[in-house]
Amino acid sequence: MRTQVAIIGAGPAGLLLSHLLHLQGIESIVLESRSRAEIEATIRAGVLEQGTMDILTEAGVGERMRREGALHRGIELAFGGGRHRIDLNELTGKAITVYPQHEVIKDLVAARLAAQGQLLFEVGAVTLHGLDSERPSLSFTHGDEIRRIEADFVMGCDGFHGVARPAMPEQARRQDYQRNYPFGWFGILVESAPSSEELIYAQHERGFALVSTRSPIVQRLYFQCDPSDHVSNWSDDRIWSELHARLENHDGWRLKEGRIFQKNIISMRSFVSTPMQAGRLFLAGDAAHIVPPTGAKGLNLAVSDVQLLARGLEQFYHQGSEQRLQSYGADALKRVWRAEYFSWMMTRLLHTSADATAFECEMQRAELDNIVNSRALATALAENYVGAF
Ligand code: RFL
Ligand code: PHB
Repeated sequence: MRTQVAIIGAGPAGLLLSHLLHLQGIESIVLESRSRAEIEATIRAGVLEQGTMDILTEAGVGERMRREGALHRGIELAFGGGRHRIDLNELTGKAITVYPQHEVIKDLVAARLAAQGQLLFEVGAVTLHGLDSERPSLSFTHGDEIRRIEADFVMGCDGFHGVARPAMPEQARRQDYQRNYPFGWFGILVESAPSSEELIYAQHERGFALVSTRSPIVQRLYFQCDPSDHVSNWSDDRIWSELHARLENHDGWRLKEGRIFQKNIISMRSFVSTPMQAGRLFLAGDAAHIVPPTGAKGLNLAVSDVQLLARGLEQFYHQGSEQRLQSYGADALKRVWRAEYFSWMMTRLLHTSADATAFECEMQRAELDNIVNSRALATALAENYVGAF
């Protein structure tokens, strides 16, 4: 097989890149190790920045998102028994949309298939070859066959555990920056009406909690836990009493309970791998960087990476210039490091560390107090959250 751009991974990064290239008349093939049913059912992110919504809308895949997604003009910070609204819209002129990542995936898969895009599911043993040449290639298994794709470029959009980053040629002198956090998030999906019109990020001595939503009848809740804990240790009753304890407040607001139909634990890390390109290999999304979910940035970063890549490839194929492709890594990393900072800052601000001293706990509370009482600090948080710059 031969194509212009070979893409590994049908997550948001790989699928959107393939779609953006198609709109520019550039051919691609996407290789995905999981099945279509699996990628369309994996529960992950929920928050889309306005810039992400704009890109999806301009690319013609935002129609269902605009119809079914919920526009949120603010978020709440809860601590010390009170709730404090950060008015994102008033402070930045922007808002966010809560629309589940797997729905974005469904919309993108449908768009690729409708355009006869080549999307191969359940491939195995993807191996990269000739990355230093102008004819890189990929070999892989598909069913009983061993196949090979020759391309002009290989795009590693295969997430944190993919094969593209480790295949980065040695002379690129890859450097990884990493921080693992001593906490995880216990996530549940619940059948109930929303408890709150806006997301609630709660800091509590028992640990962080987050009230999010998926739809008018399904809610997404998280609470900080030990990353090595097991879902089986948490009965529904224990989950509800923990959430009530962390979200309790003085104004009588109460979390709505409902049937819990999914439980999972995720670990949290900050990670950046540089460079994001070497020869004809480019990395985008979680393949190159991970943020803890507290800042709701991961999916949005994946989208902004592939927008830069699509522009670079468009310039390469239509104007014969490699300028944008060559500055891709440096351009993407500027935004990546800012999002890393914000996600790290939000994580530190809202989580409870077992080894924090009494003094450090007071500093954390004072920092929250400063944010909700200072328009300047609240604006800085809001700008980062909506992705205003
Ligand atoms: P993905 O989504 O991991 O997709 C990579 C795809 O590559 C496939 N793959 C391979 N295919 C072929 N050969 C191989 N060798 C392969 N290895 C892997 C995988 O099967 C997969 O389909 O990466 P991508 O596209 O870069 O997208 C990144 C986002 O998925 C991620 O950043 C977000 O989900 C992070 N995130 C959030 N981001 C937000 O912007 N807002 C949020 O509110 C938000 N909440 C979250 C999150 C992530 C979470 N988890 C589970 C880590 C909440 C959670 C709980
Ligand atoms: C989600 O709804 O899954 C979600 C929302 C906000 C976050 C992280 C995850 O910061």
